[in-house]
Amino acid sequence: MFDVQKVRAQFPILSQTVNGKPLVYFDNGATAQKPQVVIDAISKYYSEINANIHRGVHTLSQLATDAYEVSRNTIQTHLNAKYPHEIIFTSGTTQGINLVANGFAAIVKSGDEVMVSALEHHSNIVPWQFLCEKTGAKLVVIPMNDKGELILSEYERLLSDKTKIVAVNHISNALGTVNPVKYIIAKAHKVGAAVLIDGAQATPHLRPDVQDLDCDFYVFSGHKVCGPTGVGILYGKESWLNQLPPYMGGGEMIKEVTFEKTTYADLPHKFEAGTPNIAGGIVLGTAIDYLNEIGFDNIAKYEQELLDYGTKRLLEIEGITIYGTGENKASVISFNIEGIHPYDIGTIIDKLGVAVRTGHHCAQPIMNYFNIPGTIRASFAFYNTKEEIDIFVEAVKKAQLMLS
Ligand code: C6P
Repeated sequence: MFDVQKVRAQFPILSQTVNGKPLVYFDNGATAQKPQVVIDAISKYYSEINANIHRGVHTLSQLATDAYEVSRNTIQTHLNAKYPHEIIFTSGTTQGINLVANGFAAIVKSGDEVMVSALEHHSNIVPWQFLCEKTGAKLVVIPMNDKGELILSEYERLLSDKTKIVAVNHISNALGTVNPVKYIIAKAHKVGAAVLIDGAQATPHLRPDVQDLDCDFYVFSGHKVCGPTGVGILYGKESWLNQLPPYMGGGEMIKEVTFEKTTYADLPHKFEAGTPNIAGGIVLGTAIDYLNEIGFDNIAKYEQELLDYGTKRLLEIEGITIYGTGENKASVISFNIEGIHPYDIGTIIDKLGVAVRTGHHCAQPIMNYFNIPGTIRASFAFYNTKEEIDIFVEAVKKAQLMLS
């Protein structure tokens, strides 16, 4: 049975006060809080086995290497990837996307098309713009409707044999829309295009099965799944990872170096140049184990309750507009209150202990679509409660009163 109070007790930060008020942390879309097991695992790594990996014959180095590779296996199992070497440690979602976009410069030619969607985070726009600038390819955008859903008929119309890669998020960070990625992938494959899924906002809420989705690449960040910052994952199908050139050169990623020519290491090391975030990589495995113990079915069910309750309570507020009203949504509510700048609401409710994100959420094209400077975004995690939603709604009402 899912017991939210028991879960909350595992997160030391949640019992803090901020500005003299109990913390209500609704900025989980930006980064998730960390359970004690994760905090302890970081400390244990540095206290007991800190050493560089894949290099030393000494015992600590072997212990650290083993722990790092165990974590890779944990993530392979979690994503249902076919092989452990399809799991590449990165510094986060942003690096994962840049790695793939950079590699596609060897594949994409002038006149080809690279497709993203209207719902993307800047991390899944700018690296593809770099690619287009480098190669002369054209960036094509799948449009969305007023509910913040992708218009699939337009997507299918835009696909052609010129499309070389489609890069879309699984869940929108700014609106919470859950995209039909399996469908998107199948359609792209019909025209021979590869697909990268940005799973930064999906992985905290669901367990992706990369073989079932049949995506070519799937990326996410450790810090959003209760793990450490500075670590993330790029899953890539073996055939694609073999085809793409390395992203960074350096130690670890080579087979043999001479001044005339360098040959590259096998996967996954070809993409893991330099000393990685070892503690981060190991502890990401701990975080994934922790979430699986809670259970993604429990997480999904409970977060849906929070989303429904939060939406209902916020709609009590006069002058509110909620952005992102699609059928299939994660526990994210983006909104504005008529006549008030989102930043002002965010600042006042912070004084009342409530942490939300305000602004464009690194998704300016979405803000441009709605013709707004930004929104107030409350993003719930499985450790949040309905009582916290009540505190948050009352805080927003108070701010509205003060500002109007
Ligand atoms: N979104 C948010 O508050 P990094 O920074 O590499 O861990 O993740 C980038 C990223 C990529 N794609 C999506 C869909 C994202 O939501 C994010 C990060 C945070 O919404 C911080 S901007």
